[in-house]
Amino acid sequence: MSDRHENSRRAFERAERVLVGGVNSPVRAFGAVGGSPVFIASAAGAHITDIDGNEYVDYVGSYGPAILGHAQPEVIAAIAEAIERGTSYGAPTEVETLLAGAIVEAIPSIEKIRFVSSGTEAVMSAVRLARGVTGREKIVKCVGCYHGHADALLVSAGSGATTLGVPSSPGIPAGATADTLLVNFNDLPGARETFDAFGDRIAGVLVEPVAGNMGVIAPADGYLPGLRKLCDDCGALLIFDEVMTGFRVSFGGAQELYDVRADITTLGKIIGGGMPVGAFGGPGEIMDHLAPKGPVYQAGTLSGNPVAMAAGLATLRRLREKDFYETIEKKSATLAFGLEEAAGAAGLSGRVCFNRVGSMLSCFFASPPVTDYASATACDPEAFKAYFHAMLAGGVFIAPSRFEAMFLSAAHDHADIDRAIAAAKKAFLAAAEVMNA
Ligand code: KE4
Repeated sequence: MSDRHENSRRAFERAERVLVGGVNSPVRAFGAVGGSPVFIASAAGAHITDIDGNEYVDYVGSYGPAILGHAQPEVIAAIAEAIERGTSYGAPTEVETLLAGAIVEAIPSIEKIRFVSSGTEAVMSAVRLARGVTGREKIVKCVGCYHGHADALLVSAGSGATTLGVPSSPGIPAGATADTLLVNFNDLPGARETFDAFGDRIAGVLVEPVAGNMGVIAPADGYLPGLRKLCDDCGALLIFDEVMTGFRVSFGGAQELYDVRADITTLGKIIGGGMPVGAFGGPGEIMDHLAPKGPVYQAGTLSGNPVAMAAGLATLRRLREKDFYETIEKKSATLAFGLEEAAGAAGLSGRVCFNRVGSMLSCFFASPPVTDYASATACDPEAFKAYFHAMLAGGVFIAPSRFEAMFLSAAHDHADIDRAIAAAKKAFLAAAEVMNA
């Protein structure tokens, strides 16, 4: 790290003494790209400033929540107003009803909601609910889709044609993943085979309707409707993990964009406006299986936290504004086009692949198309590493992993987009040097 990052380097040394790996979420440690992470002092709008005073245009956006931009006045005001009345009560508040109502209004398949404190908690609870409602045990998930770190969902493909999941982390007993079946994203025939083998034992299919955790990968035409039909034909529930796509790819999420109804939808990130919030919801006849109405247990001390609810509500109010998504779509298309031109100028045409859905996009250092985990993992890690550090040096903060997305916000203006494209011109040259070595 240059001396432009001396304070971050020292902060990381101190952090490593008391925080595992110096961070509270692994991706932040720069493990995939090398060097030590920049420590953030503040952020405002589309910009983020580290503790050495370096300012960047931010395309991490806290991995999705910051769709308005950082420290937006109306969100800060809502938090400040709520926090003056206390932080947590362990009793119901009206603001929980207001945020739930706003989500129910935005996503037609959701009649009732349960708030939790993270995306992991939302998905973990949704899986339990699907199993409780159907009385079945098998859960189908896609290789490369990430749904948080609940035991049953940290799986990698095991042996055998039936792709039985095996734990992908120590500490997870085989039993915890024995009922998790793995299929490939965008592979409908493969999903059909799994349904043929396990159909009436499948409680649910869990999928990121737009994959965002192996880089951005859109569903192939017919894929989501195909999963919907497979579930309908055998009485399984379709669980859309919209923790990332919810209110990101459209106000009604991916299920609005692709016009496919989910039975259970998980949410997070944007609905908390940057505060810790997750949620899962669906038709009342499904959700009412949850305690206290029904027997499926789920609970949380800080679930529906009033300060977090206020932040989420203020955020969703802005997202309802006319042309919000049209405007952010245009900016995202401009960025993607400029990045693609920069890659071409570096001689990388046909050797990088750009995938974008709305204001989430990824650049893969791999030949197009990238449509599933296998093609995503062909992305050259060393090329990405060179690209990442050149972007950072150019004042552009992107996620330190080739399997993440770039996120735009309403606060990104054309100067921010031009800055990313200018930095990318050098960054793609740095990557090309690696790829041509
Ligand atoms: P959290 O528990 O991190 O709030 O949510 C888990 C989760 C669930 N579902 C989807 C589709 C997600 O993208 C996530 C979390 N996303 C990652 C970004 N790739 C969070 C970043 C991190 O792990 O630090």
